[in-house]
Amino acid sequence: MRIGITCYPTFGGSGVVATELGIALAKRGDDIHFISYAPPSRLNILHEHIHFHEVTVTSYPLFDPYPPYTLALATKMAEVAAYEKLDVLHVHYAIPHAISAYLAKQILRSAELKVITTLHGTDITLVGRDASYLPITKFGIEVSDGVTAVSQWLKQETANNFDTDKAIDVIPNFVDPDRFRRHESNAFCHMFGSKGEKVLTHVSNFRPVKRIMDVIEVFEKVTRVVPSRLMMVGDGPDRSRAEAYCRERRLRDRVFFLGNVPNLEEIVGSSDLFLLPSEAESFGMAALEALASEVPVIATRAGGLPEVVDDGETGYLLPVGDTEGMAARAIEILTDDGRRRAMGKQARERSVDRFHVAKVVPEYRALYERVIET
Ligand code: GMT
Repeated sequence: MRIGITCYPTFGGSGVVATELGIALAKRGDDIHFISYAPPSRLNILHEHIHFHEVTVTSYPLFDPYPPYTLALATKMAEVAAYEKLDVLHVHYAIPHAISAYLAKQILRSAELKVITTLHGTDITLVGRDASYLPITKFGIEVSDGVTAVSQWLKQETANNFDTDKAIDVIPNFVDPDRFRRHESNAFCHMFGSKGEKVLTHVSNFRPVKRIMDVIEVFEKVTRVVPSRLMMVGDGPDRSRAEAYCRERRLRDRVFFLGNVPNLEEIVGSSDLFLLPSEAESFGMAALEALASEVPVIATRAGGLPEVVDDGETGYLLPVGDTEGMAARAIEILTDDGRRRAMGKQARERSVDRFHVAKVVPEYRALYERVIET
């Protein structure tokens, strides 16, 4: 099959899912054409079935300050679809990708080219609900030939927020258990403190929805009781504020801001506990990667997280903002190594059983086939 994939190429979860999906499909023999303004950040392999097509947005004084990326993307999609004879254009994150794909289809006047839109989270819960984007997001969803959501919760939110009865397949995020597994030591060992210190980790794009100040607050409460360090992985708008706070509170030798690291699996896999206190989370890819690495997760009972973390069994789910409760649960886990390990083992077993890449990717492939046949 010849598949075009469009996503945001930065470190966001939707780009990660799109890239891993493309790589997995290419390994199965499909021809994959990534179409975006930059190569996806997780696209770190050379493969005969993987191609990248860059969207360039020509500048012109009249376009200042808003060059029309959506149109340049549509044009590139149409060009690649025509010349590479694409069967499917699979876009990740509805805005504006679903609209560009629809336009590409119109440019080609092709009923054969099928458009699949995968909804990831804030395209539905935040941006898509904004009055300036709601009608066009709803339109993009409704004109897609197939729509998927990464959790049952997101499917329901889409139906409610957009008042649509469009059929939506739930295909969850997935994980490669050979990559995300327990790592006993890694290149960052010297930052992980002396023997006996526990390591807590948070991974995100440091946006307000991730509530990273809650991560620091929980850690402050934990480290008073349990000798520990905190690894903050990722980057984004709230990082400076959190770093400044840690400097003020003299936490600099306990809290490490690592940025976007290439060896994410080593950091996550050598942690003792993972924190994800998000305001909203349609799935929680970072939580899944931690669970697969045998690391219990403390998260919020928000959005799709209860579909990923089993409360009391593979971690704990607490109300948004309940840093007191999160710290108490963290201390409970970190002061009982037997329980922590048992939770970690259970976390890996369950997450791999439900979300193994080899189980989930064929669900996308089956959807492509179904849509092509209609
Ligand atoms: O919605 C976002 O914040 C962006 C999006 C992304 O591109 O990073 O994240 C969403 O997609 C991920 C992959 O499907 C999910 O695991 C995240 O839960 C989801 N984020 C939110 O819902 C906040």
